[in-house]
Amino acid sequence: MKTEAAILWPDADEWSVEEVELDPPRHADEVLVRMAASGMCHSDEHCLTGDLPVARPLIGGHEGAGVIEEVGPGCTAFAPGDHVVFGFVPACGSCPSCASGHSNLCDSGARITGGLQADGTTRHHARGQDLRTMLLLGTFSRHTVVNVMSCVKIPDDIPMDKACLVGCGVTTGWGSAVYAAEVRPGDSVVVIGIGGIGAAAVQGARLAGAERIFAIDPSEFKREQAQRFGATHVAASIEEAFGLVQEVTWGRMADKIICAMGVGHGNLMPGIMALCAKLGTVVVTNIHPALESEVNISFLDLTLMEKKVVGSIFGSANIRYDIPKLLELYRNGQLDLDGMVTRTYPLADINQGYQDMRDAKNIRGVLVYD
Ligand code: CXF
Ligand code: ZN
Repeated sequence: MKTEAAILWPDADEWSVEEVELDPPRHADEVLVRMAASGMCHSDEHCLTGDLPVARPLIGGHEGAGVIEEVGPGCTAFAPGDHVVFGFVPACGSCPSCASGHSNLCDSGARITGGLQADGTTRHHARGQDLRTMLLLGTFSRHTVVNVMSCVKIPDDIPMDKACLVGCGVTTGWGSAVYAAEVRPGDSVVVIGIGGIGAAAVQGARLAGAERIFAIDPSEFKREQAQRFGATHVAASIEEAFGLVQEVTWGRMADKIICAMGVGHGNLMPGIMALCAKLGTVVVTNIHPALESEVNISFLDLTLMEKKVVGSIFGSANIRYDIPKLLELYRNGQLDLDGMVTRTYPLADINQGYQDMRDAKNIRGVLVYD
């Protein structure tokens, strides 16, 4: 069939929206999905800048919700008409990571930046070339073929332009606070960077009972938004936050720090570690440039103050447990997804959407398909 998608061609520095030829699902573990909405996550921008090395040509997008249109021969896991959200790390359910409750580290995740189907081929093609799909998904396409390992069925009544957010940013941010940082009632929490992940981390910290939530972002708009999601204090920079956190916590500093800025840099770490209390935890949930090899941290401080620096992928959450749970919190009014969608765009305006992201105009921009 013919469809339309935003492609990143080799050497291109913007998305090209064009017609694509899409093969039907080939195996029992593949489904064809008509996309309803896709969040514009920073990670797709990282593919464009090279901070995240991925093979091209590539159909972007990995924060998506849609409706199953067709299933592969013999597929029983899903049926046409099912509403689904994609998890950006597939969960096979049977590898040691999945079996031990860490499906965000599923062994199949090793393939995600390769962008090829499980059999090593592609389903999308354009200009006579095979197209890979971002994190095996390619949600910047009106239709895509994905593996059932990436699909999570959701209730039909959840609006798709909100549901898509739990496929990446919201669950990553919320889980970074609730699981990776283990925010506890009464904690002082710092969230650095208020995009989709940071705004969700603020909400996760609030729901976990944090007493003080410091949101750091250079954008005044984003600092205002952070307060709406539960931030009790705001600062424009890590340096500015230092005095504020020191004053408000009587010098004890923050129990939990979540790094959610667009791109992290090793040279920011001394300032970040200075915000961290004794026994505190710094969660690195944002990506750092792939080629970065030096990070400036005093290991003596780590030892003497028993500070922890931990990495987290997908907020250390589980797609099959946490995606339905977060949508339930949304339905009950405890998780604000509506406020996280600042603007929606048609697929044709994807480059404008990313420009708005660079200009700090959006918490999240969302592509909505007709
Ligand atoms: C990223 C994290 C690094 C690998 C690609 C996906 N997370 C979501 O945007
Ligand atoms: Zn993402």
